[in-house]
Amino acid sequence: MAGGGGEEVTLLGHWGSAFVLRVRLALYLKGLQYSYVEEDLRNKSDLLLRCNPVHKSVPVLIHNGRPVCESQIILQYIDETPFFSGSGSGSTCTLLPADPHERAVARFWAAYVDDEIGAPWDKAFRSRTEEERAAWMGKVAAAVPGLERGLRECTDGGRKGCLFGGTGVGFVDVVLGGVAPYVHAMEKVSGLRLFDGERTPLLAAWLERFGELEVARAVLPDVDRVVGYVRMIHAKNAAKGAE
Ligand SMILES: N[C@@H](CCC(=O)N[C@@H](CS)C(=O)NCC(=O)O)C(=O)O
Repeated sequence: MAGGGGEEVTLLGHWGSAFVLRVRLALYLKGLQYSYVEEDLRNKSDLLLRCNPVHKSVPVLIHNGRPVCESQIILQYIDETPFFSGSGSGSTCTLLPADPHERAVARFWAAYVDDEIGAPWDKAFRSRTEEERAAWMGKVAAAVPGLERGLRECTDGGRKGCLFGGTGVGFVDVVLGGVAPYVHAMEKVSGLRLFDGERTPLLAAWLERFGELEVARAVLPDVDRVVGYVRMIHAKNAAKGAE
C-alpha cells in the first residue's frame, strides 16, 4: 500500500507474535498506512522466504520493495528513515532519544528485553513438559527485577514519568509493549504475575499505563485470544512430548 508520496510499505507478520506487535505499535505511532500480510508460519509464503531467507521469521518490513528483517532493526529503520517520521506520515514521534548516551541506554534495555526475558520465554513456549516450562519461566521471572532497574534508570525513579520514554512512548516501551499481552495472559494461564506491584512496582505501573494508551488499545490483541493461543501451543507441545 502507498503510505504517502507513492511509497510502498508492507509488513509480513503473525497476529500473535510479540516481535510483530512491536513493529505494529511503532507504525501506529508514526501514523502510517501500510499493507499487512498475515503469514501462516507452518506454511510460509514465498514472499517471506525470499525476503528473509536467513531466519525465515516475521516480522519483515518491505519498504519500496526492499526488505528489512529483525524487529529491533525494523524499529530503528522506521525511526531513522525520514519518510516514516517526516512528511510521509505527518508524525513527529521519535522512538529513540536524541542524546547519544540516552540512545545507548535505550538500546541496552531493549536488548535486555529480548536476551534475558524473550529468549527464556521462547524456550518456555516450546517446552514439552510443565516442569521444563516452569523452569524456563523461572528464568524469565528472575530477569524481571533487572528490567525494573532499567525502568528506574530511564525514568529517574519514576520522576520523569512511568514509561521508559518518560511521559511519551519510547523505543523500550514499544519493544516491551509487544510482550504486554503475554504478561497478562501468563497470569491467566498459570497464575504467574511477572510484573508484580510489590516486587517490581515501576513495571506494574508501566503495564497498567501502557495498556491504557490509545496505541496499545488499537494494536494489541485481546488478552483472551492470547490466552487461547498460549493454551493451544502448550497442548500441542505436550502432545509432541508424549509421542
Ligand atoms: N529476533 C527476531 C525473532 C522473530 C521471531 O522469532 N519470529 C517468530 C514468530 S514470533 C517466527 O517468525 N518464527 C518462525 C518460525 O516459527 O518458523 C525478531 O526480533 O524479529
